[in-house]
Amino acid sequence: MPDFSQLTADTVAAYLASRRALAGVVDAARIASVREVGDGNLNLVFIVEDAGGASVVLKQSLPHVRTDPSWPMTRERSAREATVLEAHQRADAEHVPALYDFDHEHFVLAIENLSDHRVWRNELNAGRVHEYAADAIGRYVARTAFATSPLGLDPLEHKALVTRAVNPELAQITEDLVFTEPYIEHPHNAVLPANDPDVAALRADRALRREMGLAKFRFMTTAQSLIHGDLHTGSVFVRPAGGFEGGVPDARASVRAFDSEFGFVGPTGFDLGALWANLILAAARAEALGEPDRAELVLTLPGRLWAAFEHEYRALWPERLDPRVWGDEVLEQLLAGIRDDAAVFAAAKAIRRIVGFAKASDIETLPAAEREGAARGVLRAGRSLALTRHGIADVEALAAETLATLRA
Ligand code: SR1
Ligand code: MG
Repeated sequence: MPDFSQLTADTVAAYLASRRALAGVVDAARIASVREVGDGNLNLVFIVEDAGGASVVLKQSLPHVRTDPSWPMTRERSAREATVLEAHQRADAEHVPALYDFDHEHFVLAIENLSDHRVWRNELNAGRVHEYAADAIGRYVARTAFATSPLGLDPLEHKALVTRAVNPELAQITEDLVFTEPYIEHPHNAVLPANDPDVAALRADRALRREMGLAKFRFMTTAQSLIHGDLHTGSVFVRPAGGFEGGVPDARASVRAFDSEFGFVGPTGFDLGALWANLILAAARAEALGEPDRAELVLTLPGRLWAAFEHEYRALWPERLDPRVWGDEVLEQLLAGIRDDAAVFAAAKAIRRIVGFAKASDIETLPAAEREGAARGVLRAGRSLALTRHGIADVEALAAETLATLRA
């Protein structure tokens, strides 16, 4: 038996032949192509096609950060991703890739090939907004959040899910990289010299540090629903109605959330906030490139994301498991709390992409002169969002304020 502990293009066919669960997915004896396409921070990703045109994606976790081999990383994150995919598929199969197989021995997930889709971040960077994706992700978060919370899940099952999905090492990465490191001196941090004063101002802001501290505590102690855990625009595939050039022309619009290895039972607002933050980055890019109309359009999407989430959550509410005590006032309070969390998590996630480890191509691929202003705008927007969100029930108004801040 070949060594499958770290797959290569040469061992993929033998690996597929060893997995009975994949016998009906691709023909391992007639593999036509294997391409390694992983471009994230952590994993190997192979797209495999057989001679009959069937295909599969194999995703294998490495025992270290892909971009920094000296940084060890638990391979158990693959099991967490399998747990999230299974649960989210049950709740909302429309918005996740199908999971065909999970090999715990070699930490390999076999997933539906979505090559006829494109990564939303890349599309935004190229100036294509795909507004419908915000509505779809709002529905996805609502369906998965409801189904994996005590509203939709038997109390014992919910506690079993909390246990099964516990993801301490990856949660700690988020705790450090998102909520702490941007606010201290740390070797992971880097900004353009021209942005040093902006970071100094951020760190000197006691009110902001308080909000980030409270947000970190909520992230660490809240067990509302099984979240994706890293739902930025680079974790979303989009395909417009009619498909992309070269695809199936009568394809329906499709939006899928992938790469859920950071998932655990946590605060529902974290997923909404992650997407919201990355929309702020996309808007900052558009603004920096002198495309104010596109920046404005992008910043209508946090409102659409929230509206779709809220609409779907309210639609599911009649199915809640204990209406004896979960009356309609509870719904209003839950929604207000999730919205408030989403806003402060958005602020944290936007700021971390400027100051800390794991930057975003939206800003990084700008020319240095534009990058400086865009980074400054995002830091100001994040700070403003974290501090002004309390009591503002209107996400559209918060996003409009972000646009004004980016332009200030
Ligand atoms: C070491 S992992 C760095 C980042 O990549 C992922 O996308 C997460 O956001 C994580 O914080
Ligand atoms: Mg990822």
